[in-house]
Formats: sequence, C-alpha cells, structure tokens
Amino acid sequence: MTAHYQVRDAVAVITLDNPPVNGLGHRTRVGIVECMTRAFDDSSVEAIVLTGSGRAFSGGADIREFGTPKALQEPSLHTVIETIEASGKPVVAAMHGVAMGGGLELALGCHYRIAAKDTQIALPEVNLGLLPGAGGTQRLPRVIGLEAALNMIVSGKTVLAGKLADARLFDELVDGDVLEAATGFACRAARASASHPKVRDLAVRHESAEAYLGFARTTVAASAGPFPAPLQCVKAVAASLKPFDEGLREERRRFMELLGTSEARALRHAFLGERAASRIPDVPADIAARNIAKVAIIGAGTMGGGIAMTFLNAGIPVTVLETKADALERGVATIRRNYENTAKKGKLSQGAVETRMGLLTTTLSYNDIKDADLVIEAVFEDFSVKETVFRTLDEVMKPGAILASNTSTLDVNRIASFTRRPQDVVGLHFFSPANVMKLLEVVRGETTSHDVLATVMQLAKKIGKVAVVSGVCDGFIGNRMVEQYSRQAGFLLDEGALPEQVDRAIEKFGFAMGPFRMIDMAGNDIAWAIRKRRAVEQPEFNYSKTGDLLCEMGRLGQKAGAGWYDYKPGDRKAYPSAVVNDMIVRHSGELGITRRKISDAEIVERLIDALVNEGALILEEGIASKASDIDMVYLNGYGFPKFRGGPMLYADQVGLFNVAQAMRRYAKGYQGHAWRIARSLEQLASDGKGFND
Ligand code: T1G
Repeated sequence: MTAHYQVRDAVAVITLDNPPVNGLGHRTRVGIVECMTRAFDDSSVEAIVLTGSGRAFSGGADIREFGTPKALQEPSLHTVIETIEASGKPVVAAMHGVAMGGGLELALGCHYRIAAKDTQIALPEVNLGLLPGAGGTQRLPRVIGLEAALNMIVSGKTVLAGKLADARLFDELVDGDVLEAATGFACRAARASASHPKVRDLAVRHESAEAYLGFARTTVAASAGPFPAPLQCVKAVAASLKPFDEGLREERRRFMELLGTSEARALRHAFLGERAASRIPDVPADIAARNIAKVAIIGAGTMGGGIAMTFLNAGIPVTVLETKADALERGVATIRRNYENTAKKGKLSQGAVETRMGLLTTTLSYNDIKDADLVIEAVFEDFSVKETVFRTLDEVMKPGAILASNTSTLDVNRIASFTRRPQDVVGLHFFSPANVMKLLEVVRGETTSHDVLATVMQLAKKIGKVAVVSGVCDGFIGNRMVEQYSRQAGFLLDEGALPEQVDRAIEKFGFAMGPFRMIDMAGNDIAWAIRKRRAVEQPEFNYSKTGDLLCEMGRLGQKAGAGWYDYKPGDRKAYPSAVVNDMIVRHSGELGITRRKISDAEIVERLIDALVNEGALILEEGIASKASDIDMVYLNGYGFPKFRGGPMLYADQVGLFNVAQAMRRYAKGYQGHAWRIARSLEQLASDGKGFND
C-alpha cells in the first residue's frame, strides 16, 4: 500500500509512501481514500493529519501515469480532494520538502495546512504543457490572491513556504518537527469547533480583475510561443472569479484539452527523458561514486574556460593548467569578464563573482594538479597532443583520479590506451559555450569502469548538465547525426534550394537556427576539415561540393565576414549573398542538374528524417541505449524545438510508417545512396510501433 494509517492520541496520521516523491499515482489515491474512510469510521479518531514519507509531502500527480488510463482512473485526484474536504473531522496537511502540483492541490483540499518554512511550494504543471488540474487554479487564488496565484501558475516557479507567511495558505509555519506541530494543531482544531474552513468557500478579491486579467492574457499570449498551456492557465485562473463549482468545471475542461496535446507529450518526454538518461542499463543504480572535491582542467581556451566556470558555479574548486603564462592570464581574464557581465545584468551578485573566482587557481605545472579527483583536458583536437597530455596525466595524477577528455569526435578508446589506467578514462564532451549549454555527452570507452560512469553522471546533475552516455564512434551521438542533417542540406542546394530558404524552413519548424546560419557561426572550415578527413577515410561518403567551393572562396563564415551569407561589420545579421547563390546555381549546371522548386515541407522532412535515420542506426549499434537519450541530446545541445520533444519522438508522432515511406522515396532521388535506411526503423514501421513505445 502506498498510504499508511496510524492513530496517535485520537489523531489518525495518514502517511503517503510512494518513493521517490510520493507521486499521486492510482494506488496512492486509492490508499488515501481507504485511510480517510477508516478514519471517518473510527470513533476514537477526532482529527486527521496527512503527511508524506521521505523527502517530500508530494511531488504531485505521477507523471509516469500520463498517457495511460491510470492517470484519470477513479479515485481521481478530484475525488480524493472532495473526500478530504467533505470530512466532518478536521484534516490537517503536514507539509515538508516538496509540495508541488497535485501535492499542493491535495493540501489545499485540507482544512488546515502546517508547513516547514523551507518546503518547496509550486504548481509547475505549465512546465509539462498542462495546468493545475485538481482545483489549484481555483483554490490558490483564494488563499494567496489572484495576482500571486496567476504568477505562480503561469511561471511554474517554486516558492519557499516561509515566503508565503502573510498569505492565508498556511495556518502555521514551523522550523521544527512539522508532524508534531500538525498533530497538536489537529487536536486543538477538533476540540475548538465542529466545523472547519474550506478554501473553496473563500472569495477571490481584486479591485480591477478584468483589467488585470486582460493585461495578463495579452502579455502571456505574446510570450508563450508554440505552447498553449500558459494562456490556458491564465483563463483557468480567471475562472476563479466565478462560483467555485463553475470555475472548477472550466479548469477541468481546459486541463483535459491540454492533456492530449503534442506539446504536453513533448514536455513530459523531456522531463522523464532527462532523468532516464542518468540511468545506465548495465550500471547498478547503487554503485558507489567517487568523491569529486577538486577538479583540474588542462587548457584555458574557450572550452577550458567555459568548463571551469561550470564547476566554479557549482562551488567546486578548479585548477586550470596551461603551458604558457599569457594563455593562463587570458583565460582567467575571460572567466572574470564573463562573471562581471552577468553581474552587470543583475543575475549574479558581486560577492558571488568573488566567491567563484576565489575557487579558481592556475598553474603551469602538472605537479600542482596531481591531487585533483577529476582532470579534464580541453586541448587541441589532435591525437598527438592528446597523447602527450594523457601520458603525462598517467604519470602525475593520484590513483583513482578520473581522467577525462573533452574531445568532440576522437576515439576515447585510443586516448585511454595512452595510459596504464584505461578504466579511469572517460569522454566528457561539453558544448560551447560550456558554461551555458546544458548537454554533456559522457563517452564511455570499452574499459571505462562502472563507478567512473556513475560518478560523472552524478556530477553532471550537480553542475546542472543533462548528461547522456554515448559509445565510441565518429561524432558520438549529436555530431554524428548533425553530419547527415548537414549533408542533406547540401544536396538540397544542388537540387534547387538556396541557403536562406533551407534555414527559413527549418527555423519555421522550430529550430533556433538553420544549418547554414549555424555553420557560418561555427566556422565553415570546421566542416571542411571533417569532409577532407572523410574523403580519405570513407571516399563513398559524398557531399555537395558547394561547401568546399565556399571555403575555397575564403568564405569561412561570420569570423571571416562572409560565409553562406554576407555580413556587415558589427552586425551579426545574415544577409543572403548573390555571390554564393550564383555559385550554387552555377554548380547545379556543372552537375547537369535542372534546378527545381523545392517545398519547405520537403526541406523539413529530409533534414529531420536524416536525423531520425542516423538516430536509429546509433540505437542499432548500441552507441545510445534508448531513443529518449537521443532526443535529450538534440533538445539540449542542438536547438531542436522543445515543443516537439526531439527527433525520435517527433518521428513517432509523424508515424514511422510515413517516415520510412518518405525515406524510400528520397532513396530513389538525387544522391539516394545517402539513405541507408535503418533496419530497426523499417521493422518498427512494419510493426506499427515507435521508438519511444
Ligand atoms: N511523478 C513521477 N515521478 C516524479 C515526479 C512526479 N510528479 N516528480 C519527480 N519524479 C521522479 C523523477 O522522475 C526522478 O525519478 C525522481 O523523482 C527524482 O526527481 C493534477 C496534473 C519534485 C522538485 O511537475 O520538479 O500534479 O529518475 O531528479 O532534483 O494538477 O522532481 O529517480 O527514477 O527531479 O530532487 C506536477 C516534477 C505533476 C513536479 C524533485 N509536479 N518534479 O527534484 O529530483 S502534474 C511536478 C520536480 C500534476 C495535477 C497535475 C522534481 C522535484 P528517477 P528529480 P530533484
């Protein structure tokens, strides 16, 4: 059972017990109703206290049930709350840890609420593409006011209970034992009165509600982008001005409308996928992690500096090692400048800047980093340089130190072979700017030990990264997929499209930036070098030649003032380039291709299907262990639109039968041999399944 019942001094204590956060899944809801009924029937019970075991009162509805019949199976959360509210005996919520979503709604259905001051309070449903669907939009305005409730619900932000002391939400806020305080309060309430307050009976007051709500609707509609939930939240909260039952019905209707949206499914997928990524199938969840108290970073360049900031932000001391003093000075100056700029924007106090800088030390000597628990090299992407670094680290670092490479494509197994401790070697592929981008690809070598993997996955959460484990292959997960995406973008130019059309089409689909604007920003010479390497290693792996022609024209991108687009000094805007477009059209002629008008739909389909197909191959080869890992990579490192959930979830929603059909069509077209359709994708399509089933 996931709700326990115990009577102490005429008080029935009902304890939610559904680890890890007392999610209000169906079994828990049944348990609460059964315990409540038992308390009603027990004449020795004068009052009831509802509390949560472990670290939370309740984290809300059980997100894992959404999309299954259990989510709405009776007793629904509404039924549970009505049962509590209708109780003749006073029901007191004893709240600690987390009271979020349905967990807070459950407490709002109680007659009284006693909370520890540091309890995290939130109605974060909007982050899941939903709205509070068990009375939260109707009850919260009645206890903290219309505006405060609307702000909390539309933002989904967490507030500490102690900050809400002036509101009618809590009857007592305690520092000590909240269960003891609640039990005493319950006894007194039972003896003080035969009737007990219901939040639903309170009125919502606001001197100019319509004007305020009109402003809120306009503001939220303008900023919600592709997500329907924020505006629905405003409308549901507005209904709290109506009679309670009428407002509750409206909330329910709007909640059910959102529950079935693709945006809600995408956001749920992102929430659960981020957390599932930290679970590595063959690594036991309870394996002991190594302690990481000190970190060393080799290289104070853009990546090394960004990585250093990531650890400093988490309060972890960092020593940065360089070969030359001026490189160190430049690196430290850049770190300080970044923090100062953040402080100027009011996002960081000057004190915090100094605290973080105080955790940073520098050195020119390997001897100064030998006691670090983790060392990350962020040096030039070249095997000979990596070999020198890792052979030195192998000599210098204490036993048990984790030796990590920030390589973005090189073979981590080969890097590990430069040491006598390959089990301690792992890839930690950060994305630039490393102190901003959430994605961290953890590249496991054949010999990387389980406890090293467990350690870096835990550390990733501490430094605010979404970590995804990748096996060793060229480009790991993200860069390997983006290569196929870029390849299709080039073929589209050969066939009739121009860079600005391709970028515009995929940006309309939701990407932050199309492939040509993106490579102009990253530098066209990077892709050029990869193509040259590929031409030697895999001559059959062909590309559109337009990328090479562009580089031969010296158009290396924004840094050269010209790339696929023209740029003006001091202006980052990308202007379509007549010179480049002429080159593209001329090149099609040289290929003997009659250029054709290509629809935006075809552009999007070919770019996305190229990602999906490579993702399927990555799964087949075991480079990624689950489709949601691939989605987490693309959502957190490559600007895939969050409201679509990632390439693999999007393909599921298109239907793999349709995806496979399109790929077969493209496989017959120009450069069709680029479409080596993944066997697993064909199989899933014919079985009528999806990657995320
Ligand atoms: N349901 C199921 N599992 C949950 C969960 C939930 N609500 N919340 C957390 N978990 C799991 C999570 O997947 C992970 O599992 C573990 O708990 C630790 O989470 C009707 C419809 C509570 C602040 O949106 O914000 O109520 O990977 O790593 O950093 O109106 O989890 O270990 O197996 O995040 O300490 C509304 C979402 C639901 C709260 C804890 N509630 N959760 O943070 O740990 S919809 C939420 C969080 C709803 C009603 C509506 C956080 C946390 P695993 P974690 P954490």
